[in-house]
Amino acid sequence: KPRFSWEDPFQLDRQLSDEERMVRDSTRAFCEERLRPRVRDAFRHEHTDPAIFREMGELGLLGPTLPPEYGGAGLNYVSYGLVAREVERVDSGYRSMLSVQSSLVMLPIFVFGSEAQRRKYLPALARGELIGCFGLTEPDHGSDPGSMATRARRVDGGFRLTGSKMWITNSPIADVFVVWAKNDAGDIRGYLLEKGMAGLTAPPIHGKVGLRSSITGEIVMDEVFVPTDNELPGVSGLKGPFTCLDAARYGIAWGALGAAEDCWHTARQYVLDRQQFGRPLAANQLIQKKLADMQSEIALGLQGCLRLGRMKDEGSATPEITSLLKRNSCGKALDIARNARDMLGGNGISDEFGVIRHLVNLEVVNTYEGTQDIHALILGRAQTGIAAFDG
Ligand code: TGC
Ligand code: FAD
Repeated sequence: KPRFSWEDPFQLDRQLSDEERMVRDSTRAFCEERLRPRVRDAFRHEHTDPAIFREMGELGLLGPTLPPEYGGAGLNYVSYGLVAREVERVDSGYRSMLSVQSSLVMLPIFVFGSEAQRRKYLPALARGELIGCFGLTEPDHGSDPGSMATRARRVDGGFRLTGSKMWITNSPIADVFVVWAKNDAGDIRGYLLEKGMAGLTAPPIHGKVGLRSSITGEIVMDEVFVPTDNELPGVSGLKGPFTCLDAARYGIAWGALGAAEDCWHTARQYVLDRQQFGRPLAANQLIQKKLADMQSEIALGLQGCLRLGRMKDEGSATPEITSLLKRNSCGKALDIARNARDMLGGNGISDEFGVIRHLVNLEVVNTYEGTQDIHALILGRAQTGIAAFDG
């Protein structure tokens, strides 16, 4: 007789292959044993531990969809999504470190890079020996990166890059910088910069209230000389950065629901344990409705993510579906985290329980990689044929 599983109503587990289940389980074990014990203090003290990249690299979590000859694990996109879900179940900041390295640094080098660039950077990035960052956003150009001001001026033997990038994950500890800039013809091109190049600095941004376990900084470029060999030869235009964002946004769609699951499970256990008015909080209808809402949104959202993963693996996915799910997962996860925080009462405010940390993290996740409203406008354009952001 079929049995209802409150944790997994659609039996997502049974829709996975043996290999996908193995990836999920080994990632979960790593996250619980190695990441969870560190996260409270990392968040409290705004501390990013660069050793995490090596530890993730040892397990094959960095650039997992890339072929083994470049250091990847040759996994499918469903597995990548499952990894993001497990890592973000612990903390969005740790998933952020992984997303940037995998989707925003290794992917463009693999897809748009020369063979020499692939061989030079990818294996070390996969091992976590090199740390990467991705510079698209600027102080005056966030949602509209097409208006970027950073310039790559042609000079003898290469380019001189001038400009600044803002809110860049990993930049203060990065060895490799994927930077998007406009060339003399006004075309957006990708450039690979390295720590130590003259004129390149990456000051940290302190005082973030969310995502405190993941370091963020600027990239400041003052006539940085970049050799011709460090230009990504395979792409010109916004298609370059957007191809990377497509992969990272997909991981976020899974990841945000991992954070939501952690909030849901914490709240459920809390209301079972906590007695008020002589009975468990869980005995109240208002509380049970909140649990039912959390369960429904997470179960439905995960089915959507799995479907998109299968579409990516068979080659039928489009960026709009990613927008739909990135937006849905972030918005729903935020609601779930807020309700879970409320259900924990005063304890919900303490960082000992993790829920408020997920909540402030998810505020960031809802904004970066395209805000909630920008993804609505992408979907609105796809329905009406009218681009509302085009002025
Ligand atoms: P649009 O006309 O839509 O597109 C320009 C060209 O790009 C192509 N394209 C895509 N290609 C691949 N994947 C996608 N998802 C793509 N979306 C678009 C498109 O086909 C076109 O190619 P071509 O050859 O025809 O020129 O460009 P637009 O300027 O009208 O776009 C407007 C808008 C608002 C949709 C876009 O600017 C946008 O998405 N803005 C949001 C910016 C954003 O997401 N920034 C993220 C910065 S990185 C970050 O936040 C990292 S946080 C990481 C972490 O810590 O986890
Ligand atoms: P704005 O674009 O100024 O938007 C402000 C508000 O206006 C938002 O609500 C937005 O939805 C709304 N808005 C904008 N345009 C419209 C419109 N046409 N119609 C209606 N509403 C509109 N970027 C990188 O390149 N690399 C990174 O690694 C990276 N990491 C990040 C890490 C953190 C912790 C944070 C906070 C950000 C990071 N970002 C990164 C930047 C991030 O992608 C941007 O913050 C985001 O794209 C929004 O840009 P903005 O902050 O300039 O906001």
